[in-house]
Amino acid sequence: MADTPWHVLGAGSVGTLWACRLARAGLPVRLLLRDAARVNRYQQGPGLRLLEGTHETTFALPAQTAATEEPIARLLLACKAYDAETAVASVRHRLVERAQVLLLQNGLGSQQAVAAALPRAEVFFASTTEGAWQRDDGTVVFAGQGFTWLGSADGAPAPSWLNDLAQAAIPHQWTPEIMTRLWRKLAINCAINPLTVLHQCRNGELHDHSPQVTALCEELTALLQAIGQPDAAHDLHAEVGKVITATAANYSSMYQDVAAGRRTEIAYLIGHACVQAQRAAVPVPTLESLRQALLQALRDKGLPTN
Ligand code: NAD
Ligand code: KPL
Repeated sequence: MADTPWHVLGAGSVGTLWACRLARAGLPVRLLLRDAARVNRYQQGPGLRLLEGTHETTFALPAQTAATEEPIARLLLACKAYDAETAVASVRHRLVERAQVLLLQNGLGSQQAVAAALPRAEVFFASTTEGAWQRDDGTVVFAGQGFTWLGSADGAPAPSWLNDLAQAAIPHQWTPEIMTRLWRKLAINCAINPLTVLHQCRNGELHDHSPQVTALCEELTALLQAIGQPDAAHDLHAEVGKVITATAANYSSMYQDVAAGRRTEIAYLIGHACVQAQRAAVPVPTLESLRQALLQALRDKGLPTN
């Protein structure tokens, strides 16, 4: 139904970007914040601010905590992968029968865990290349135009709420192959992001480490083929090379997390790939030693390794 509110859990970069665009299109949006103190602080300010180029817009969206009693029929989960299960558990009692739950996490592993925890919900997965970052508490910069692929966790057909996304001008497409999209992005991230942390470099400088990139792509290709994701494996090495060139001046998201002293999503990226490789008995020695080196680098910096 067009007037079904979007409850947005996780008012960080991506959650704010989605919440503001949905609200701008006249759709009802509620923010779910961690606790009453955050709701109070938010309510004392003007609302969420979205900065697009030089254009700043403020959206005074209603905010609540998980303890609010309003039922939730449509939930957008926009937290980090490592917070997803806990965040969903906090509002599970409010979900109506067949509630629609859209998961925006990067990597893989958290989506399956959330879907398993919500057997009575309709769960959808997304893979996005949009970019946003928080300038300060409440202000989000829409930094990179991108595209969002959406699909169902269990092969369900395209839902009617896609109309809301079109109305909100969120570039997107429905795909029955969302797992392929998620695996493809995960594989690209695995071939690029950990190396940028270990070599302390921008993406483009990985052209100087091409034997390592090649070895990673070969192992990731073998893994994807073994687990029934041949389309995600197709021409992976060539695509990784293209991404390195196209994003040469950028620091990867994992590099940025580590540089800012933030927890990474390692367990849902290279960690997930290594776990799946072990399950499928696919040898991935380069990937595994990269994971170990990354874990050590995180420990050295006092950052979480999970
Ligand atoms: P973020 O850290 O900016 O935002 C997450 C928000 O969730 C935070 O405000 C946090 O306080 C909130 N949160 C966590 N647990 C909560 C709970 N229990 N209750 C209420 N709020 C809770 O993260 P982000 O950058 O928006 O990333 C979200 C996901 O999107 C990640 O998986 C990320 O990899 C992916 N992603 C991000 C970008 C980007 O440009 N930021 C691009 C592509 C994919
Ligand atoms: O998605 C990315 C990231 O930095 O997380 C790219 C740019 C594709 C590098 O893996």
